[in-house]
Amino acid sequence: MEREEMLIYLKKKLTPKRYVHSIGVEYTAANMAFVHGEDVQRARIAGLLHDCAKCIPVEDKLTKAIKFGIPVSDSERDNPDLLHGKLGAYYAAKKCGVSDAGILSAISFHTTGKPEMTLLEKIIFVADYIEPNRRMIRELPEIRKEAFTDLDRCILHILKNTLDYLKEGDTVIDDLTEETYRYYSALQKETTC
Ligand code: DGI
Ligand code: FE
Ligand code: FE
Repeated sequence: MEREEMLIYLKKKLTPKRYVHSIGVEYTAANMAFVHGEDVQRARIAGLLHDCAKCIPVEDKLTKAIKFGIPVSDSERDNPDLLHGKLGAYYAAKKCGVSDAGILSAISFHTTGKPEMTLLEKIIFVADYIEPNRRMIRELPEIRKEAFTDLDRCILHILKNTLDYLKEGDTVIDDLTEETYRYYSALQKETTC
């Protein structure tokens, strides 16, 4: 699918706010790809499509994931919104003709991240958090700078903020989010001593 067709697809599937966010992630990911040496076109496609399943009603997220044979963890069963990455990868492949496994993986893991992310996975994880239409989040200016200067530190910073925020509420925290935090935390310690 060409970009224009993807835009038509997203316009149908997303709220106006989510559509604007998706284009923000596309351009932010493209800029990060320039700086970090990733393929700009791959970054744009992954950024544009990363939330394509976000606006599916929450009850349908679980039934669709089961129907499509997507493995569902306990935390995803408790909070099916967490499935929008995996469902998004499914729709990107099925509806938008994306066959690049690296792009699909970046879409799948954009919410939780994962240990040992590829460069493209890192870019989408970060671009989602820092894109210009995001409302102001704590330490966002510093995080935005790190996105272009120290990607692993930036990832750790985002995970720390996200976990702090989630722990204030009573929502389920996905094991993968915690695992990713531990991985990038250990990595940071390794490089500073
Ligand atoms: O889809 P977006 O809003 O653009 O961004 P996202 O896919 O990163 O989802 C953001 C939300 O997901 C944000 O409120 C933090 C939350 N989140 C990230 N990791 C976890 C999580 N929520 C729960 N419940 N558990 C997690 O592990
Ligand atoms: Fe998302
Ligand atoms: Fe997003």
